[in-house]
Amino acid sequence: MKRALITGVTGQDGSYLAELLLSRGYEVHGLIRRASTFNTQRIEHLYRDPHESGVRLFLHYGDLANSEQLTNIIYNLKPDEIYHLGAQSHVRVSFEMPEYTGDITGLGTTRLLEALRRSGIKARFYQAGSSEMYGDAPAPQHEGTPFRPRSPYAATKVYAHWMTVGYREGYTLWACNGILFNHESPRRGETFVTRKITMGLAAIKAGRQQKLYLGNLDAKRDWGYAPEYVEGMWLMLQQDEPQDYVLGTGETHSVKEFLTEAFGYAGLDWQEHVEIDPRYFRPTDVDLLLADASKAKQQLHWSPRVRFPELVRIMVDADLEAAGLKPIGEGKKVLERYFGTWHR
Ligand code: NAP
Ligand code: F7E
Repeated sequence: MKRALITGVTGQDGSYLAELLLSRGYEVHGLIRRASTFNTQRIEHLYRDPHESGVRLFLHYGDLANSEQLTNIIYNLKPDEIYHLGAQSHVRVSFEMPEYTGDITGLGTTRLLEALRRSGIKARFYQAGSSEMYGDAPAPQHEGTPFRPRSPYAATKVYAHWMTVGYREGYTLWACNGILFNHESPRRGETFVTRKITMGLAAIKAGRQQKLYLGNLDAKRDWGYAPEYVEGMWLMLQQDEPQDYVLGTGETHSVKEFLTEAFGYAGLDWQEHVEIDPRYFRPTDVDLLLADASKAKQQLHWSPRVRFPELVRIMVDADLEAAGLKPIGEGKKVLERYFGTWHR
């Protein structure tokens, strides 16, 4: 049985990845932060009492700020694969907390790489890189496009990217970078724009909210469906050689288009509900991200099936249901068609 360690297991991607690895027979270990309230909602459906027999998901307290615990966990578990997804992942927040973001998202990666190197364990390592690293580099962006980061978060991810390359080349660690374009789902954090929109419109539909306050509506992103991206992470670690790969849909849409699609699907006019609040603007934003994922298509045979309008429908339906309303139903059909289930 293969053993995997996931940092960030309580996050959007970590929860889908844990699901995928458990379904493939792995023993999965997740790093979680101690909090005064539960932060494990996204993995509750996977968790079983460790006293039961046949349990394959185990959680360990730790923090990316603390190398002692990372070293302990790696040394004692001896994982076959490490998926490093833990991060302060919010771009807007990184402008307010640049030093903290550098510590957790940047140095956290170095702490983990160094713990792995010192342990002498031959685990395969995945670094969660981001399309934000491209910043204002010309689109479409691919593995050879130079990084031009436009936020503390992005600069920190560039640092983590090159540290991963450095450990691969300098110490022959089996380490690779995924450069993932935005991927969303009903489990997306509530303060990222897609989820903020789908939750906001569900609250408006339910009569609990009148207005939705947003920032820059002109930014364009390449938005895909998160469960397909964690499959791509797994594929990267199954290759003969460690390499870096871009994952994205090859389609780009503005925040305004997301609003039109989401509100239109729910039978609402976004212009009647959305107001601009400059507090959500960033000192520097990224205008246009568009993936050229042809390397992943050729070498990993990875291509996402869920397209933009389908992603919007999945998210709107899930948030309508969560708000106690009847889903419109197209999102459910998409999931059943592609995955045989209405899983969220
Ligand atoms: P997310 O939902 O924000 O999850 C982040 C995870 O990191 C959570 O489990 C969080 O724990 C954990 N974490 C935060 N600070 C930590 C610390 N100090 N020590 C240990 N764990 C900590 O992010 P995501 O969307 O799943 O993204 C996963 C990774 O991919 C991140 O590295 C992100 O930067 C990167 N990425 C995301 C996208 C995207 O579109 N989603 C695209 C490219 C790259 P809590 O639950 O306790 O907060
Ligand atoms: O913003 C604009 C905002 O915060 C998208 C993270 O997962 O993907 C994510 O980063 C766009 C930006 O995602 C609001 O200015 C307008 O142009 O949803 P977001 P992001 O910044 O692209 C990358 C790939 C990551 O790696 C990150 O970890 O939407 N926008 N109005 C807004 N954004 C937010 N959050 N809130 C607004 O009200």
